[in-house]
Amino acid sequence: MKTDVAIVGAGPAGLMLAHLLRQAGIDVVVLERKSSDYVLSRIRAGVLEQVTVDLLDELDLGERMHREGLPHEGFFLADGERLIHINMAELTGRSVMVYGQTEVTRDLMNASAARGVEVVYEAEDVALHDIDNESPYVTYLKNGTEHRVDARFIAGCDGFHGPSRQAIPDTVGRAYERVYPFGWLGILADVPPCNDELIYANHENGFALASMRSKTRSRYYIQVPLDEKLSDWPDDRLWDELATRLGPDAASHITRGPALEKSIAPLRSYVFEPMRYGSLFLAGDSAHIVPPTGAKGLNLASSDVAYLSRAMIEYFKEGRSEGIDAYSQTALARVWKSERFSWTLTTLMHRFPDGGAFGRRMQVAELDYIAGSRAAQTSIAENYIGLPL
Ligand code: RFL
Ligand code: PHB
Repeated sequence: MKTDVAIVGAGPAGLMLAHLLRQAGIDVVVLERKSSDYVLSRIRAGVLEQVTVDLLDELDLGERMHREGLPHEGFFLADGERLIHINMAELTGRSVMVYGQTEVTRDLMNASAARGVEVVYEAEDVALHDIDNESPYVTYLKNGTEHRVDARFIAGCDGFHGPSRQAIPDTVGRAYERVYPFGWLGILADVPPCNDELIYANHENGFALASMRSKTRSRYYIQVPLDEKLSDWPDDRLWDELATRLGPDAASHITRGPALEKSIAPLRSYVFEPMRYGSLFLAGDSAHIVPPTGAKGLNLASSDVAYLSRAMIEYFKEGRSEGIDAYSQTALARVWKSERFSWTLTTLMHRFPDGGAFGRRMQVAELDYIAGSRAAQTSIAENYIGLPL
């Protein structure tokens, strides 16, 4: 089979890129290792920046998001004693959209067939070949038969563990990484949220987050040690701990309910440079990971594919390669700023095993400063709503 762009991975990065290229008349084939049901069963991001909202609108796929999503004009930082309101609308004139990554993926998936976006699910053993020249190809197994897709470009949208980044020779790239000594234990439940806006709490026992997917579906997280097991956290223990960490005011509004999903995710900061090697372009989690504290992962995937789709459209439609040549540098400039913000917020809001009493006092002092400084709140707000493309 021959196509213009072979895309590895049908998460949000791969599907958004596929739709953007198809909309411009460029042929794509998307290869995904898992089934569509499996992809939709992964519960991940919940907060969309304007860049993601704009992309869905540009694709004319934003109708359900605008109908069912919840625009949020602010959020809270809790320091154990009080709630500090970050009023994004007042400080920046902008807001974010609470709409699950699962729903974004579902909207893209449902529109694929009608728009000529071919997605091969359950494609096994995907391998990239000849990426250092202009005729790369991808091979995969489907139902035991080997297939080959020849393309002009390959887009590696296969997440942190996928084969694309690993196809780049060690001598060419460099990885920057910080692994945090804790993870987030998340619970999804069909109960009303405890608050209209998100609450990020730094409590003596550790971080907690109160989030939501809708007015009837809540998403909560707590910081746990890396060796913690899900079996250590029956629902009742988790609800008790959330009530403690989020503080008495939020606790009095928590509605408990059975977990629809419960999982532990490790926290990591990671950037791989460059995001291009020959005919291979990385986008989304395949090139970088942020800890979820700043709600940036999905939105970085969006900015990557916004840059990459423009550059590839210029290449195929106008024969210009300045955009693809600048892609890695352009995307990385935004990536590093989001890495910085996610790392800062993670450092401010979590308990670190080696932080000690001094570390705790530094966090309390910084939260106290933020509470009293419009400049500090504006800086947090403008990063949270998303830096311009
Ligand atoms: P994905 O979503 O991981 O998709 C990659 C796809 O590639 C497939 N794949 C392969 N396909 C073919 N062959 C192979 N060998 C393959 N190996 C892998 C995978 O099956 C998958 O379908 O990466 P993508 O598209 O780059 O999207 C990135 C986002 O998913 C991620 O950054 C966010 O979910 C991060 N994130 C959040 N981001 C936000 O912007 N706001 C949030 O509020 C937010 N909350 C979160 C998060 C991530 C979390 N976890 C679990 C990591 C909360 C959590 C708990
Ligand atoms: C979520 O709702 O899953 C969520 C929200 C905000 C974050 C991270 C995750 O910072």
